Amino acid sequence: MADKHGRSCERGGLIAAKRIAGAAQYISKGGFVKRRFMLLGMLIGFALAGMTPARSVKAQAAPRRIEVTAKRFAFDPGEITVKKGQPVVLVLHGKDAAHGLRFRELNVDVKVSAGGTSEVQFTPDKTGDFVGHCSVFCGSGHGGMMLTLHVVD
Ligand SMILES: [Cu+2]
Repeated sequence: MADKHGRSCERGGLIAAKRIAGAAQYISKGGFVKRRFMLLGMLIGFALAGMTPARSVKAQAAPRRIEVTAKRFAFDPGEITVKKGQPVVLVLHGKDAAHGLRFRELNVDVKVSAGGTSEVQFTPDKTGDFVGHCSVFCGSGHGGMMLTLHVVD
């Protein structure tokens, strides 16, 4: 663990050094001002380098893949629960005909051909229950084809 920490600090230092080099280049015209800016750059660089690791781990949350099959006249599964703020990749398989899936409130619409697969990525930014409907006319039961998406905290 100590070794891992040591390496990440080393990397942080490198990033800081690059930032300082960049700052020095940028203000290479003024001599007196240059030194002050370099000090400032060093402080900012080290502060940022110290903050970066914890943040990048959070931001890299992998999207959750959810497979959904569409066939006349239902989605399988018919209900999905996801977390607010977590990226979702919806993978839609069209079984017997062209279908679609639209969540109007979430600005999501994905269409799929018969036998095809389509993907759409989105991040739900509000909690609640959202009803998605088939967005490609597929026959007599088309209007009743829906999938409920629960978005929880
Ligand atoms: Cu349809």
